[in-house]
Amino acid sequence: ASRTFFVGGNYKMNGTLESTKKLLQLLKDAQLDSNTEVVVAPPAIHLLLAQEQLAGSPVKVSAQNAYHKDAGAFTGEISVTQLKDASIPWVILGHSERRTLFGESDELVAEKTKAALAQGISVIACVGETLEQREANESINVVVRQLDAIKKQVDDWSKIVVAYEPVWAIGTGKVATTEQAQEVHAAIRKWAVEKLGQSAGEGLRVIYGGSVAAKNCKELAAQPDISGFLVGGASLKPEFVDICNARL
Ligand code: G2H
Repeated sequence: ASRTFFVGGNYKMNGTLESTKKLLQLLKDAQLDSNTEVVVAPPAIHLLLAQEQLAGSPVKVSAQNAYHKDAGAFTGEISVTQLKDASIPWVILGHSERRTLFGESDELVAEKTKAALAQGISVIACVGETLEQREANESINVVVRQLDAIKKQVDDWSKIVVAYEPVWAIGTGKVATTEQAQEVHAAIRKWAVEKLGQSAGEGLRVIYGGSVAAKNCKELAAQPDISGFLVGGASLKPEFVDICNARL
């Protein structure tokens, strides 16, 4: 199946108005592979600035999180409806930092995914195992459990990109070996073909996240079931452009 390569930049809780502007300008001015879809997720307070600055650019904007209720007494949250109102086309959901630091359950992530899709917002749905789970040989079971929870609430996966991010590889400089990554990506592909059907399953993009950098992206990109990356630390540096161009 031909899957458009996808690279997301997850800025996490980093940057100032000034530094985000600079980063975005760098992207706007860069020669990016026109066959790769590029999406950047700045912190919520920089979303509108990013949207404005990237107007006319093929690079799209994503939120890092959103709440599934439309509106109400949910102090500190931003709703999927508000993202839609601001024409933000993407949202990252279920990032491991949301799951571990902010207690998001598989069910909540699924609920949010359903709500975002209902507003026409595309979702980067994150899954991945902890070191403890990997050492207990549970990686694939954990990822399947996380995906099953979403599948329970969502039938149409055409606007979902799955990001496999082994928690032990996030921000640690410990990138999964290409074999470790490809193995889980292949398991996700198998799950997708079984649960979503042949064509949707083959078409689903599964991207890798966890210490992706210019120096390791080409080898990862060459794996048959790795359709792109979710990049944290390196998305804050000029090398993000090289990662977007991993396929060139
Ligand atoms: C994983 C990744 C981006 P980093 O969280 O989501 O971050 O590339 O810094 O490991």
